[in-house]
Amino acid sequence: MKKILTLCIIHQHPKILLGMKKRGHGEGKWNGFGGKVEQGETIEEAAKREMREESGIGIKEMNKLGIVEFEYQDGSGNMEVHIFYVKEFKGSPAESEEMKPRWFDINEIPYDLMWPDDKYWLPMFLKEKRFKGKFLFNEVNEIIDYTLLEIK
Ligand code: 6U4
Repeated sequence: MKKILTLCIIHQHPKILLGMKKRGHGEGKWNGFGGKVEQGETIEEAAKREMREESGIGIKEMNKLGIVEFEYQDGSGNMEVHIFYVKEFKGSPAESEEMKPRWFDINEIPYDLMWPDDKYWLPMFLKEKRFKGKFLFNEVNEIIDYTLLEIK
């Protein structure tokens, strides 16, 4: 069964807000904020809840730019991640049990410490382009195949 997840990145030019994941899937990586959509909530509600839980920030305005599927060669852990561009927010980032937030200049994005797919889709995201993609990973989280398309 494919899990539905959210991912939110705040872009306040020239910076974006990322968080260092402190536990679980993706531990030790810089990533956007998000998690699993729970039963009875919409994807947008889940995106806002996860952003608040993980960073203390309230989303005022967001725009869904991408849907990306992640699959593993052994068939485990397939996900569909809905990626939101956050324009307007309230509050300031605070460290949570799950994430340590930090602003990064868009010229200093730590791609080597992020999920390897991010370097493909984040440049499109930063230009506010819409996209759809699919990435296939092996058991050591390397990309073995992918497709990524801009949606006009
Ligand atoms: P728990 O620990 O059950 O509360 P939850 O926070 O609901 O988990 P979690 O931590 O598994 O979900 O969420 C994973 C987060 O990482 C989601 O925001 C999606 C994101 N993610 C997963 N694979 C990714 C990948 N390859 N590239 C990427 N983000 C990814 O940029």
